[in-house]
Amino acid sequence: MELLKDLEWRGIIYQQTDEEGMKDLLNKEFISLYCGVDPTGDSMHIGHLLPFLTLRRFQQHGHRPIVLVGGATGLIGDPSGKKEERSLQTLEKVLYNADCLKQQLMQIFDFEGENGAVMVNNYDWIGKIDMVTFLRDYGKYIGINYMLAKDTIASRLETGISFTEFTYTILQGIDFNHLYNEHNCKLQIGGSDQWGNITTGLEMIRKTHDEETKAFGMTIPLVTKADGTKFGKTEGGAIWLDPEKTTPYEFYQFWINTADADVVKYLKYFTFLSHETIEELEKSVQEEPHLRKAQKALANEMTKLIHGQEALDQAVKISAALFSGEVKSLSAAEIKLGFKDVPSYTRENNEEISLVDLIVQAKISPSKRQAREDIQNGAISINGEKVTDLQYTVTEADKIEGEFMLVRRGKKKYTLVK
Ligand code: 629
Repeated sequence: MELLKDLEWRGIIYQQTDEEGMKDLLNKEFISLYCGVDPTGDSMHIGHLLPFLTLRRFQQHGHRPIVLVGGATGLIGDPSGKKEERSLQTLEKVLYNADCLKQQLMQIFDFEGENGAVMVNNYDWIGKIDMVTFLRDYGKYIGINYMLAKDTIASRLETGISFTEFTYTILQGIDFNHLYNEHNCKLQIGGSDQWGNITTGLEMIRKTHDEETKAFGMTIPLVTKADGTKFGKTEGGAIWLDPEKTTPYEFYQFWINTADADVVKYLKYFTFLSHETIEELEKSVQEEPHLRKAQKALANEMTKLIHGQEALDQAVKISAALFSGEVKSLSAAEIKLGFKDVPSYTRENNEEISLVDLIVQAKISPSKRQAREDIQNGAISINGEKVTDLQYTVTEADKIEGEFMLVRRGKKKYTLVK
């Protein structure tokens, strides 16, 4: 299917600077296009994903993606969407972050072949522009009135904005112009918050080239949730792409927990599944929502995409074990991942102890009497195995890989005993 039709069907296009012109261009030639990210942190999160996955869709259709890491712009701070002035980061930190982001972006794109992706860092050219050159060769083309009219700047005039952040949009404009000149890059995409910066680039290109020159901008919608809460955030914070910050199991769980009202939209936005497959999953949401087929497909695709097949397999295994209570098949490492957030109790010694005493000490049952009742009722299990013997003594043998045991009371209440 034609790229623009596919993007439309997926609901990925929010605004375009020239819809007709874009159609004509893509019908006529393969283009280079870019999207940027500033190294404000040492990992991307899923809020960054959509524009870069869209870039990848362009690549699948034969176009060349240019992935820009903003070493220079990261030192300045984009005011877009920010209510307050940011604090500056050190050069060292920004360079380190840039390196981390580069690694993550390398995984999303194909750098080989005819339309292999290109990775650039704007520190390489912006870092070389001296002040007089900046003012004469770039600043001269961008009017103050024009800048003040931009949403991201206008919205900060009351609360305040430094000259530094005010200038940001010109830097991003310099980038587009640079990539236009050096890589024949004709399109910049980004989230809807980037509209002002993208159009500054077009302004810069227009002012420094002849009339035939044409470049384009396209923005992508903000990802929303049907219940009005913010996408990509959980109680634990953002969902990071870095497996050290958000484990593949947590990542998988995030997608699995998508609401029925959002899941089809996310399948369209984030996965590379065919229209046919997504339509079938949509039907399943309507007719057999309890099977959660669409959520499973979404979680599978996303975990595989970001963390690979092996991490996906492990996430599925942990999830299934937690769901069924069949934890015996899990390794100590997998239990640690899956039960990261359950309460734990650490014993001071390794001595044998009766199960009754242990579950009282660990506050799994509130009293000795209740503990006995729980055991007799079959409400207590150790490592997924029900224990109904009141005389049961806990020994070394109950530990998983010599580290800990997992006690469950009732259906869901897990405690790690270390
Ligand atoms: C120089 C810097 C460029 C082009 C882009 C940039 C970065 C841009 C920005 N982007 C956001 C970021 O870095 O700040 N000025 O966190 C973020 N982006 C992805 C999407 C976004 C946007 O990386 O565009 O809308 C989030 O979805 O906020 O020459």
